[in-house]
Amino acid sequence: MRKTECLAMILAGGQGSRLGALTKKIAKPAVPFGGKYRIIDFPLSNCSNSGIDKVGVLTQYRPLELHSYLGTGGAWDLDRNGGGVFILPPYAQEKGADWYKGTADAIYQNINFIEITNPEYVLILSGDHIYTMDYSWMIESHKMNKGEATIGVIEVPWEEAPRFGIMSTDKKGRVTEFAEKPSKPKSNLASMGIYVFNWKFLKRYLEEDAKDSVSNHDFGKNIIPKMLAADAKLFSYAFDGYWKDVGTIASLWEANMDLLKENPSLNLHDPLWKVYSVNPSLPPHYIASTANVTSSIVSEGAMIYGEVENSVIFHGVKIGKGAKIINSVIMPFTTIGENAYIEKAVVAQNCEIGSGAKIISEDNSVIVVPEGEVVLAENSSKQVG
Ligand code: ADQ
Ligand code: ADP
Repeated sequence: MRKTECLAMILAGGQGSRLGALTKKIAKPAVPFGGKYRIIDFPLSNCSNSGIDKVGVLTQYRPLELHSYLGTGGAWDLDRNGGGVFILPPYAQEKGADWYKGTADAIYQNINFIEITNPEYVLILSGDHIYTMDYSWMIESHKMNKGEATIGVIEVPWEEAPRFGIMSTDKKGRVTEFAEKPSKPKSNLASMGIYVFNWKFLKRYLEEDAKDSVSNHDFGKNIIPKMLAADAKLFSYAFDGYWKDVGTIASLWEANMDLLKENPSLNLHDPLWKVYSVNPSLPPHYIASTANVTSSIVSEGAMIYGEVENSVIFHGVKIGKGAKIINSVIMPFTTIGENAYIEKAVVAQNCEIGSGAKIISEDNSVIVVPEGEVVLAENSSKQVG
């Protein structure tokens, strides 16, 4: 087998409990995004575009839809010779049916898979980030620094810093301090949860951590702090493009809304950096004479008879006459009846919103309608939210 220099492993197994109603039936990375994508399309397309052609996807929580979506990776042009997408659920492991206890344990349990590939570097990615990034630059920077580990970092708004791994670095970008989700952050330089490790170096830490009975077996909570404590060569790699952790409903809604700006910071039209996805074979969307659609994304097979303003409309969605959709995300195959009113909502797939139903949040937070829900006019404002 030819040598793979860098193997990517995408952590796609988290429960996604903060996405609440959206992840009751599907894993977070499989959640639809941006009219025609799913969240995992972003790291997969980034791998493909960065020349990384072997990708392990670690799944665990409600994996069925995700597994069938991934197939052999052809959609992302990853089904190349010597490459491919490898689905790695916990029960496929040698030692039997152990759940992945944490992100580091998920990699630890796949040591055999990694050893077969025998890479020089392992790139650890997360299945819940929206961004386009050329990982080859990060790997290059890791090599130039002669690092043992390199963490992708980005400046985040100070008020959001407590939900990330936060670090301080010296002038050369070497990490001097790291705190996982600190309540009083010392900086706003956040870990993107993206790591390049020298494989042999990481393996040693994973094996030691597996024996540690008080560890959570998590990269942010345990592995990175242990490496730092041992004075390992830990570097940061600054990324200044668009990046969003869409682990919460509010951030998922915002990332969708970000696409509706006239010049969005995330450019999905870049011919040199395509974001691939598995596309349904559906007819073109139809916009009726009764419709009025402004600053919105409308996907294949959608049929619009009502008003749509600043919203993301996925494939197969039907919006009845007189209905009004404002600042919302309507996921695949949802039907919205005549004269319904929806504002600042994320409506999951296959919902039926009855004629005249109203979905508006009372406290200005984003309202969510879970997958497959039927919402009738009589009980609409009470039932959801
Ligand atoms: P979190 O966002 O809290 O912090 P975490 O819960 O560790 O991330 O999940 C990271 C990724 O791993 C997610 O894609 C998740 O789905 C997946 N995952 C979680 N548990 C898993 C398991 N047991 N098996 C397989 N996959 C699993 C991390 C870092 C922070 C950093 C943020 C950036 O710890 O330091 O700032 O990511 O988003
Ligand atoms: P969120 O924080 O939104 O729940 P994450 O994907 O970040 O979503 O994962 C949250 C936590 O859930 C992680 O600490 C992870 O270890 C845990 N977890 C992941 N998979 C499972 C599972 N199958 N059952 C229970 N907990 C899980």
